[in-house]
Formats: sequence, structure tokens, C-alpha cells
Amino acid sequence: MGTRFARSWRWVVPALLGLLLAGCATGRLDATKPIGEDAREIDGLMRLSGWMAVGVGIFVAAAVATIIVKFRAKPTDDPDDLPPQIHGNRKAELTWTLIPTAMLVFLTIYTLPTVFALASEGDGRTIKVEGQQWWWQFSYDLDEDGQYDIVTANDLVIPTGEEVNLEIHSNDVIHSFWIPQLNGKKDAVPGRIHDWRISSDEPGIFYGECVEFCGLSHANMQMRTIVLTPEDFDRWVQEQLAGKTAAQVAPADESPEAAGAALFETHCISCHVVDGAYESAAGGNANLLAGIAPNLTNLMSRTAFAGALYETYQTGPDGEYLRNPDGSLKLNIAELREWVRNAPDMKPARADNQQGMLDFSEVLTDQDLDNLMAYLKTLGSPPVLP
Ligand code: HEC
Ligand SMILES: [Cu+2]
Repeated sequence: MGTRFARSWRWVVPALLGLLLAGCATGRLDATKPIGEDAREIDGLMRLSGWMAVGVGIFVAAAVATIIVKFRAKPTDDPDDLPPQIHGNRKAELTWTLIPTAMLVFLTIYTLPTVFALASEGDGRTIKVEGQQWWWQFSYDLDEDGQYDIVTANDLVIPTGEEVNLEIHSNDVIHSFWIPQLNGKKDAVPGRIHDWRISSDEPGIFYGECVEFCGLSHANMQMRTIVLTPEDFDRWVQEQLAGKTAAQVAPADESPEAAGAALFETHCISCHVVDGAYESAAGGNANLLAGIAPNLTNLMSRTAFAGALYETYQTGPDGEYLRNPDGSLKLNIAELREWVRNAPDMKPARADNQQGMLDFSEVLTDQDLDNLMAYLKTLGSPPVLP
């Protein structure tokens, strides 16, 4: 087998295998380290069926190897001498039908209680989840009066030790919500509401992705779940509410914040809401397929923006947050500014098709951008981190 063809292809299999294994190393989306009760249940089922499959695999491989060796042609065999010709074997056929059937029936019986348990309502709060091209929105109705009190994007914030119910919607096409360490996947389908549960025993930041192909920036439609202790969660709620009622229209003076607010009013409120200042973007008719853009009320309190593709605050090589000398988080102002200048350049979008934010590079001057940044910095307090 010394042909050039064989030689040049010899590296292909190891290379592909290497690439495949490299895919396992993205620790941020690891479904094998469940943190919450629901994720553990799913993990238990995955392991059970996985090990059963390994057992079946070993048995089949061993059987094939045995048959190859045991029934191979021997040098003494007469090549014209055919082995006995048979048709059907009831014993063998029953065996290879009944054993797999029994295994599948066992798996079904074992799996069903979990399927029903995960579909039932948890005893915690309910949060509305909305998927749209290409970011996720989360809405909290604190007093259960049918009005959403807190609306955020990218960061889903929940307390530890609570079976949180998610009400999953889509505002345009089919998406799928997946935070691997905290739960399985659930589709977001236009016109339908899918219920799902999520829970975590420990504080932390858990990453997720949209897992239903939904167009151009599907791979950039990420989200994270920030799990806080109940005390921290209460503080987060208070800060979110404070961010809403704070007088957010900057004072009518010569400050950059005021100039930024004026620019925001001219260019941005046709799509974006800021509670307490710009309550309804285009009366709910923003020029977007989804009809909504991220609510910017507490923009500074989120760890990420643009479908969690960019960090709001600067992070170091190990993902740790960098801090100013006074201990405050370092705003990732460069990317935020670039985003407002030319969003489609930072994340593929089709503004001409009402998908994603507009390109403002021909509209806003450097001075305008500085002023807008000054205004955006007034929106909410820094995030509560686990
Ligand atoms: C045509 C509607 C539209 C207009 C006008 C618009 N935006 Fe956006 N904006 C969006 C959409 C849609 C997103 C989400 C894009 C994504 O994540 O893919 C977004 C995202 C953002 C984000 C990131 C928020 C987050 O949580 O992810 C910021 C900040 C922002 N816009 C600021 C502005 C500013 C400032 C202006 C005015 C200069 C503006 N936008 C004008 C539609 C718009
Ligand atoms: Cu999606």
C-alpha cells in the first residue's frame, strides 16, 4: 500500500479524530458536569443509556470478531465446498429481537418519571424567556400581577436552591434554549409556550447557546445564567428596580450624558426601551422582525451584550474580572463603543431584512459616540456577581 494516494490520506483520520476530540475541550458548554437537580436527573439517564450502549457495542464487536475467526476459511477447505445452506433460525431471531426489546422497554420505564417530573411545574418563581434573532430576553413578574417588573437580556439571573420555571417563547423563528450544566434543551417555537425548569445548588455563571439553527448569527446567540445566593439575588432585584425609577433622562445641561441622551432619543428609541425614560419603542412596532430590541434599562448591570458575544466588563485570560484601583469593574468601553458605531460589523446581521441592529458608522460622529457612551454608563449599577 505504498501508493501516493494512500500516503497522502494517511493523516486524514488522525487529524479528523484530533479535531473531534478538540471539540470536547470547550469547558463552557459541558453537559457532563451537572450542577442542578434537573440537570443531574438528565445526566443520570444519559449515563445509564450510555453505559448500556457501551455494553451492547462491546458484545456486538466481540461477537463479530468471534465469528470472523471461528468460521474463517481454512487452508484445508475445498473452495468449491459450500457450507450447509440454511434459511431462518427461530432461536437466534427471537434472541436478537427480544433482548433489545427488553432493554428498550426497561429504558422507557426508567426514563418516563423524569420526563414527567421535568415537565411539571417547579415550586419556584416563573420567568418569561423570549428568543429572537439573535439574543435572549428574560422577564420577571415579581408580584405576579401580569406586569413584568424586570426585563433583561443575555443574563438570566436566578437564586440558588429554587426550582425556577421558564416559560419559553419565540418572537420570530424557532430557537432552542440550552444551559448544559443546569438543564436539558427546550425549543422556543413561535406561537407556542414551552414550559421548562432550571435549578442550581451553587452560585456561579453557567453558559448557554441557542441550539436550533436560526439564521445568520445563530452561533452568536448565546446566554448565561447567573446564579446568586438568595441574599445576593434580593440585592440584584432591588438594584434592578432602582435602575428603573432612577431619573434616567440626564439633566438638561451641557454634560456629555445630556448630549448622549438627546442622541439616544433621536437614533435609538425607535427600537430600544429604557424604563422610566423611553417606555415603549415605536409603540411596540420597532423596525425588527421580532418587534423588540434589548431593553437597555439596566445595561450596566449585565455581564454581557449582543447575545452574550461580548463582555460588558473586561476579563483576564482565565475569565476573571479585571478591576480598577478602586475595586470597581473595568467597563469594556472599546467594544461597546464599536458596537454602537457599527453593530453588524461586530456580529453578522441583516438590518435590511429587519434582523439585528443598524450600522451607525455613517451617522454618528466620534463626539456623538463619546456622548452616547456617557449616557449608556448611567443605565443601572454594576452587576451582582456570584
Ligand atoms: C433598528 C432597531 C435598532 C436601533 C435603531 C438601535 N438598536 Fe441597538 N440593538 C438592536 C438589536 C436588535 C439589538 C440586539 C442585537 C443582537 O444581540 O444581535 C441591539 C443591541 C444593542 C445593545 C446591546 C444590548 C444588549 O444587552 O445586548 C446596545 C448597547 C445598543 N443596541 C445600543 C443602541 C444605541 C445606543 C442605539 C442608537 C444609536 C441603538 N442601539 C439603535 C436594535 C436597534
Ligand atoms: Cu436562535
